Amino acid sequence: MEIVVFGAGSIGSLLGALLARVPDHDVTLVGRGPHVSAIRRRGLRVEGIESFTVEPQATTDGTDLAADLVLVTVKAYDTEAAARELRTGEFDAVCSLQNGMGNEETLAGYLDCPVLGGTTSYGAVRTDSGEVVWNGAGEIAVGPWAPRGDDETAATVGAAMTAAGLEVDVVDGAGIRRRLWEKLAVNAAINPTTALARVENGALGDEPGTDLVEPIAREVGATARAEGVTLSDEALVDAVGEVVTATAENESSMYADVQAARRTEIDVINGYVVERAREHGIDVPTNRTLWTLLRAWEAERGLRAI
Ligand code: KPL
Repeated sequence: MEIVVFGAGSIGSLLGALLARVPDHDVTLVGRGPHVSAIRRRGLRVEGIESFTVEPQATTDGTDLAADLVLVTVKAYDTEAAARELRTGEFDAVCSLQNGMGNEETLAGYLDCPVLGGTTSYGAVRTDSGEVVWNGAGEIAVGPWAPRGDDETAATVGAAMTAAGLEVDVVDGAGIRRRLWEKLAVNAAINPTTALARVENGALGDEPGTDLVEPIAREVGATARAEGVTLSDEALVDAVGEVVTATAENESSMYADVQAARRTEIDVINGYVVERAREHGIDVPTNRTLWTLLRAWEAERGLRAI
């Protein structure tokens, strides 16, 4: 299968490398200059759970590409820019594997092919140009994004990932919506709290961390149910706890963003919860406070207009 991985950050580089190990897959990574140059010079090195080097194609230019599948792994605020480049190419399917909500809708607005939603709990850190550390075994869920995905495309994409040794759960439209909301609760609880407190994920596993993450997850649960997604508060609190334990020694992506003085994905995580909740007349004070704090931090550093 010809696969474009658009976004060569931690997860994009890891998935691109794992997919490129399959002789039948032809992988092109779209990323930034130094990483792309290093991959072209000496291949893409993976260290950690498994260590190996692969030689995928790599480019900084995401226009005029053609492939059976494009996996989008850019930060959520770059989805629209990615979609603008991708619409100059030809793809049989697009699958978002990103944090936050609304990415599939943005891609569907620009691309004329089936759209899949996806979540991943694989752990990876980009250490240097041309290198990625694989530090967390995980799972990927993929499913059709209504109204533009279909089960057959989801199954084909799932099979291509399984061939690379990835742990994949192919789910239906209702299933992927549920998974996206579950991942939203995990990110809403872990990302801003670790970024503001400047702690690794594991710090949320004990008090006082647990006192903070539980109300966040419950607020996401109330909002998800108002949106017609069947998820209990208990299931979401448990899901957060499991990820905290599984990624205890990791820095969340938002903590990494704050350390690097980069814009964060707060708008499509806690911001999304606040906006959706407001439409249903639900109060989500903890999510609102976190959204406000991170927005204030971004504004103060000139990373956003208020
Ligand atoms: O997705 C993540 C992130 O950091 O963005 C979690 C699951 C919180 C792992 O760190």
